[in-house]
Amino acid sequence: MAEYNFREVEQKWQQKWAESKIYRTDVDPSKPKYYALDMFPYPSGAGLHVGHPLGYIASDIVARYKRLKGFNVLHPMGFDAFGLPAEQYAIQTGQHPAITTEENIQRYKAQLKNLGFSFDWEREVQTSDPKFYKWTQWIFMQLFDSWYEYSTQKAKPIEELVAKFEKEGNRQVEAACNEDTPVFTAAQWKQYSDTEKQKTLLKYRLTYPSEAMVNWCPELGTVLANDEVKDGVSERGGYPVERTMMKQWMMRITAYADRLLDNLQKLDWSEAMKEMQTNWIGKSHGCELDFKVQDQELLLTAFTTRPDTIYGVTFIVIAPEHEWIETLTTSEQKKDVEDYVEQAKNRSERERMADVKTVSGVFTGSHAINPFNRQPVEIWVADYVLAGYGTGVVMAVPSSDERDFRFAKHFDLPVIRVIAGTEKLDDPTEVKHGKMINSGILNDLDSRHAIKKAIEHAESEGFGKAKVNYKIRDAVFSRQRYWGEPVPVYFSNDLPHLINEKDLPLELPKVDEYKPTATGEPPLGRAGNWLYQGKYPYELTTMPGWAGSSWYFLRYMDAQNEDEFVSKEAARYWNEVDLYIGGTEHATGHLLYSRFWNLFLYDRGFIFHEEPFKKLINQGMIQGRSSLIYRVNGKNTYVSKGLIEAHEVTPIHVDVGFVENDILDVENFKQSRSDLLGAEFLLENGQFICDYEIDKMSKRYGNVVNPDDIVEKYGADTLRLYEMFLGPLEQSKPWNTHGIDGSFRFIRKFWKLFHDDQGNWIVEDQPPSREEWKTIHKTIKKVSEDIERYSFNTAVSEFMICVNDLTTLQCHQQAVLERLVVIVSPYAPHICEELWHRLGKSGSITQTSYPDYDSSYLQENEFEYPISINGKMRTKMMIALDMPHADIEKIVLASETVQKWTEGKTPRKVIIVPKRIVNIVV
Ligand code: ANZ
Repeated sequence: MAEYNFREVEQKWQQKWAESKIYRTDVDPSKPKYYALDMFPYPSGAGLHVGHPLGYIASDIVARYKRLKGFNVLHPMGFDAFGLPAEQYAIQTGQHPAITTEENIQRYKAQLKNLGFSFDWEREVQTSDPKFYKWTQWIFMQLFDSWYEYSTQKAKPIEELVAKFEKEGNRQVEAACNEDTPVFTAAQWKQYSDTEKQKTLLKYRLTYPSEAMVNWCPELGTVLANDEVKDGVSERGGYPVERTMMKQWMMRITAYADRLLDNLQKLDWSEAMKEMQTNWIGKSHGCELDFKVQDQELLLTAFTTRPDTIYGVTFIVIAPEHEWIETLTTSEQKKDVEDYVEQAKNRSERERMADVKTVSGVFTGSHAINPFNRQPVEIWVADYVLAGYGTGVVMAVPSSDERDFRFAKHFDLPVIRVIAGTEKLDDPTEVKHGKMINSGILNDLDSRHAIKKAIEHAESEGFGKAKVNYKIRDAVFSRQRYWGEPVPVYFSNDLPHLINEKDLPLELPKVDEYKPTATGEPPLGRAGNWLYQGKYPYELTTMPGWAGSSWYFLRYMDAQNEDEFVSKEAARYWNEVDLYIGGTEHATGHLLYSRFWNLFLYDRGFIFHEEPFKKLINQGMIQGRSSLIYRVNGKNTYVSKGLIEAHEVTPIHVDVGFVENDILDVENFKQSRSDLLGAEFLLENGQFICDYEIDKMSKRYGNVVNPDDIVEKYGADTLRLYEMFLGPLEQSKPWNTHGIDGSFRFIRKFWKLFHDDQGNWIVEDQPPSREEWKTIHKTIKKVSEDIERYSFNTAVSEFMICVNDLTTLQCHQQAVLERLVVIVSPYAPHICEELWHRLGKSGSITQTSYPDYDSSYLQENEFEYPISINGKMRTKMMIALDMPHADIEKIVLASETVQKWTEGKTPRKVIIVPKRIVNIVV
């Protein structure tokens, strides 16, 4: 075998690794653990493209490296298998989504196995498998059976709450609960009927049914989460989304707002990610102020973060959904207000927040009194005020707030200049219509002080109180879909009850079709006679996509356990995920929900770490390099890139499968479509050259590259090296098949350090030279540092430098090469395993240990001194470190540049600072 035969070698080792279960992992208290995790994929019908494995390669490299470093490494893979596409397909074709899902999973697995990942497949999870979702349902049940106590910042069993109610009622209980929870005494509680008690407890449970405003997408037939709606349409498919009230299961994530926020400090995540979560939680300190409505017995309460701007309030704005709209609207304004409210109804909160351009609103006809200066101001309705935030009422201060200013300008409302907070109540105010006057600069400290003062004043006068608000809302947990986990709940007396734990899993029933029923019930409503214990109707919605993904990382720790979702032993040992790699798109969805569930399970003593993901890396996207050809307008003629000047042309995407090194395979391309058979192709120098552009990798642009094809042509090791070599992991970068040759050449050159051109083994066991030692130790040091800071691209280029240097040195020494194979093995495991065995080693290379570097080889014996003359750096010179000072002085002064600058004069002083600088004073 003259050339390296990657096909044979890669297949051989993949098979051997699988047979010997080399990646099987067990709890082993004698070793430190390391948990390296990828965000598990949704197995779509399209299969993997080369962008998907980017993160998996990086985590696999770390997993392999950590094993070599003596860690017991958990590195699993599984599938996020419930989801819309399989269900849409089922609706169209009648095929059960489980079948489509299974096919897609098999395809994904085959593709993943092709790449030589060190996954322990015995720990595979699939969220749609009843053995898995049994535990998703079980966790739901624990949430239903829990409440959150603010005073101890902890979730607790609901029985403890009942015991408290029996003893002292709820006045002293500091718990997360619905806003409309009434206050009751122990005596009252005891008199409640069973139904009343249950209804009251629902206001405290961590998952509860509620009438909630939801994003309803009629086309998809389901409710969508806020992060699944973009610009008023569904992220998937781009269908219109309406706001409606619907009965939903909710998750009381708001109970955890503070901990979700505070714990961010402990996490090794990018600042951008932390900021996204911080903003999503949106904690703000301020106060509520009461504004009396003129001539009515009503108090409008506004939430403000800037009570110090109170003298600048020139109008009040309420949300279109505000419950007092009718009471506040005068008969003259009735029609206008009603029309406005109707029109505002269909814009989602997101849209309303994002839209800073359109100004719309209407006067109610009523006035409110500013409690600080007793001035009446108009009450308006506008949709920039959100019903669900604060109190749904804003005190508008156009001189300090941009939005209020735009509103005032548009409707010609007064603007009062205020020096926020420092101005006295009776100071003269200046009224200007539609003009913003700079209200003076206050530094942060002043304004914080002023805010505090204003709150104190409002509290002492009795028209306000300090208040902390959050943007985060309880999460909707229901989907009107088939392909999701059934909710383990049945109804009797109109109240929800948990099914018996022994009846888990509650499996998806058979249905005749996968769409909603004619009466608008979710698809599970089609299951005839689907009743608990033969008589009670089940909950018909299913869980959202994020249910299974909120805890799957725990199941990997103990995937086969039939008695518990994870044993205490496994949970204690594996603890948090040490490295989590996945995309940024999950910032406010998956990454927030899983932190919430993890905190909950921790509170209830099922697991032992508060936060699930210690270190998070968001890999960039691999974009596609699309090929373009130019078509002459109005003709069935295509022109090569260099010839377009002479024609009026339109660029057209052509599938990259027809293109190699930007040259179009004209014949094959013609055969692919009947309309092309008669087309004319104008060549340059006998070739048809394509143009290119960088797009998202997608079928639509014909730029999808399948990793299977790359593996077939170049091998998995080359693909792994190349994906890492493309650039820093976090950055987005275009795929370019040309570049892969470089990695392929590296692999062959690496092989040649061990073999001659005829394929004969040429490794010798002689003591390496100092230069050879230096090369390998320098590489060990550099690549270990690189991997510790997740800089994979620089490590790969260091390997390339090392192999080049060893080739130049004609180094074939066993001691050097056996170190080299170990450090390259996390990146290119197949070729390294093969070489390891050829080096006469027994056992797998994955089970050896990582070499240390010897720093004595790394000491430099030369230094490049800056030479400064009268304080100015004029040149640099390489000088041996052990050279006596007298000799240094001689050679420096003799240099031409120095001669020039000293003009031949004898210097007054020459100062040599070893390993720093040479200073010459003339
Ligand atoms: C007067 C004021 C003056 C305000 C000023 C801001 C600046 P954050 O920080 O996001 O919590 N607000 C209150 N409730 C609102 C609602 N339901 N919809 C839209 N806006 C609302 O923002 C709090 C500020 O947003 C509040 O403070 C209020 O405007 C507005 F120079 O009151 B402010």
